[in-house]
Parts: sequence; structure tokens; C-alpha cells
Amino acid sequence: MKIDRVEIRQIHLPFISPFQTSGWVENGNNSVIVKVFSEGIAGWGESSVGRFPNYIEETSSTVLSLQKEVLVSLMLKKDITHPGELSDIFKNVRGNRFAISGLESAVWDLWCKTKKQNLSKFLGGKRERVAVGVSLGIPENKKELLSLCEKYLSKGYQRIKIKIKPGWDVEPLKGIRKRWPDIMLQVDANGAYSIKEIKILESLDKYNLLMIEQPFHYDDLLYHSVLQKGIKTPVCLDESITSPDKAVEALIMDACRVINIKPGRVGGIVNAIIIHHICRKNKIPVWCGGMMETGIGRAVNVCLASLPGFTLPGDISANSRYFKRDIVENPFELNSDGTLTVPTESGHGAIVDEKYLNKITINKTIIK
Ligand code: OSB
Ligand code: MG
Repeated sequence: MKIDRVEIRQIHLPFISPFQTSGWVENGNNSVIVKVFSEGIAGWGESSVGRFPNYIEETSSTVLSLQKEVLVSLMLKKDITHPGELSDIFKNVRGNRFAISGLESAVWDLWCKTKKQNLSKFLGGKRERVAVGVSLGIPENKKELLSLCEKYLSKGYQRIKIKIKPGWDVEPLKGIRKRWPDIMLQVDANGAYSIKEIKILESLDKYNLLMIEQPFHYDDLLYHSVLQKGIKTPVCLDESITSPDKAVEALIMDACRVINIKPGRVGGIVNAIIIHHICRKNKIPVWCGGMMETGIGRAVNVCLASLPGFTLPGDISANSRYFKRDIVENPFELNSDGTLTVPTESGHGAIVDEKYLNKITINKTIIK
């Protein structure tokens, strides 16, 4: 297969409500969406980064410029017999994993379509439905948080994750546990705590949490391992796991007992699967994280989460939890058992509504 044309665009798709984390607020999805062509067939991918480097270093503009100036010319017109070969094509590119991942997933989509194969099936997915939860940003107050929990639990989401930061941790958890002592509940700090605040994190052990996600700095393993050794609750790493090697290091150091896998953060689907395999072999549960993706990235996530090691509910909510109207014609809906149905179409399954996509496009470049 030869890629003969690539379309790259930046979009802005507003969220239904702003998403507040420990460190920033996001008003919409600012992804870079790519469409790759080979002999008239097209594949779609998404690099779901923000406009500001608040989650990791990459932003929509770094993704855009790297894809345009470097990555596309490396892969254009090359004979690609399998998407796994992209890791060799991009072997001299340091970092920029979200930029690589958007292109890689588009090539996977295209390649599966040319083979009339479904992505989940091809990757070894074993589930028809994947368990999902919801990730709640930091609200104005506790009352609002409880009503959000109520809303999403009544829709059937299997677990709640709340964003925490110093000063917004113990109180909201007390409030939730008083009302719902037994729900699956976890927290995510996006690196908001310093090692001096380890006592607060240790005190969260009594709230029967599924996990504490990324309490320390986005690049840290050492402090996470200090924390993990002193508490029962599993520490989960998100930002710190940027590659299969990082996952191995984290497991050796006992820096976490759960891993959040996002294909973008680790440079694509192949690395995501390698990390899944490493964790499965070591009996470390994984789950699929989210970046508030459009229907394109979401379809990839659902396919990935159908692999057997994804034993915990993902941050993959129905498209309607984020957007009034998504850029796909087949948004995921929440099943009554708190799952999303894994696509069975060729490729990752997202059917792009190009008319609406064009409406929310900020700029577009075609490279051939
Ligand atoms: O840390 O998991 C995170 C959203 C954007 C960036 C980072 C994170 C998140 C979320 C929401 O927690 C996940 C989702 O619902 O897509
Ligand atoms: Mg996280």
C-alpha cells in the first residue's frame, strides 16, 4: 500500500460544558484530524491534543507543524505492507507521540479498510462491548459534584472518576462516599501534588478507591513508587507512561499497579498494544484513558479497549457526554449495562460527517 495523499486539519469542536482539571480548563476539542488516501480509499486519525501544553508538551500547533514539515514526507509514497512498519519509518523522530499517533491510526484505519478487516478483530479484541465510566472535571462546589455523579450514575456509567488537586480531594470524596459507599470510584490529579503533600494522598487510602491516577509530576516515577509502597490503593500512571520502556521501568520500580493507556500518549496503537501485553503478562490491569476525543479517536479507543487486558472501565463515555453534535454519523451510545458496543465495520468504524467536519475546521492542508 502506498499513501498518495494526506489531508491535515485543525478543528475546534466545542464541549457541552467546559472541563476543569487541577491545572487548566478546556472549552472544546482542538484536535488535529488527518485523512490518508491510497488508491481512492481513505483512513481517518486524530491527534487529540489541546491548544496549550498543559497535559504534556505537545499542542495542536506542534502536531500540525511536525506532521506537515516532517512526518508526512517520511511516509508518503513509501510501500507500507503493514501499519507496524511506521515505527521504523519514524524511528529517528524523538517525542511528538500524539503527532505520530494521529497518522498511525489513520494508516491503521486505511489498511484495515483495504483488507476489509475490523480494527478490533485485527488487534485481537475479544469483547463485543467495553465497560465505561465518566471523568468529571472540578466543579464549582460539592453540591454540583454530587448532582453530576447522580446524573451519570443514573445513565448507567459503571464508575466515576473525579479530578482532584490539593484542597479539593478529601471533602469531595467524603461527600461521594457518604451517598454512594460502594460505587467504583477513582481520582486523577494530573500531577498536581508535590512529594511534601504525600500525607494527604496516603489519607485517601480509606475511601476504597479503585486507583489514584498521576498524583505527582507528569514525568515522575520515583515519587509515585514511594507513594505506592506506602498505600493499599493502586497508583495508576497516565502522563508518566510515554512508551513501552517507561511502562517496564514503572513496573520494576513498583511505581504503579494500574496503567492508563492512551494511544496518543504512547505514540500510537502498536505501542499501546505492547504496553497492554507487558501489563497482562505481569498481571497489571489496564484501562483505556481518554482525551475528550471526537468520534474518530473514540472509535480507536473502543477498539483498543476490546483487548482482554483492559479489565477496568475506560474514560470512554458516549459522544453525547462531550458534544452536542460530533463529527461522525455513528456516535457511540451508552448501553444499559454501562458499556459501549465495539464497532464491527472495516477499519475503526467511525463514519465521518465531512460536511460538519468542514464547518468546524480552522485550517486544512493537503500534501501529495
Ligand atoms: O488526565 O485523563 C486525563 C482529559 C484531557 C486530558 C487528560 C485527561 C482527561 C480526562 C477526560 O480525564 C477523559 C475523557 O473523558 O476523555
Ligand atoms: Mg489522567
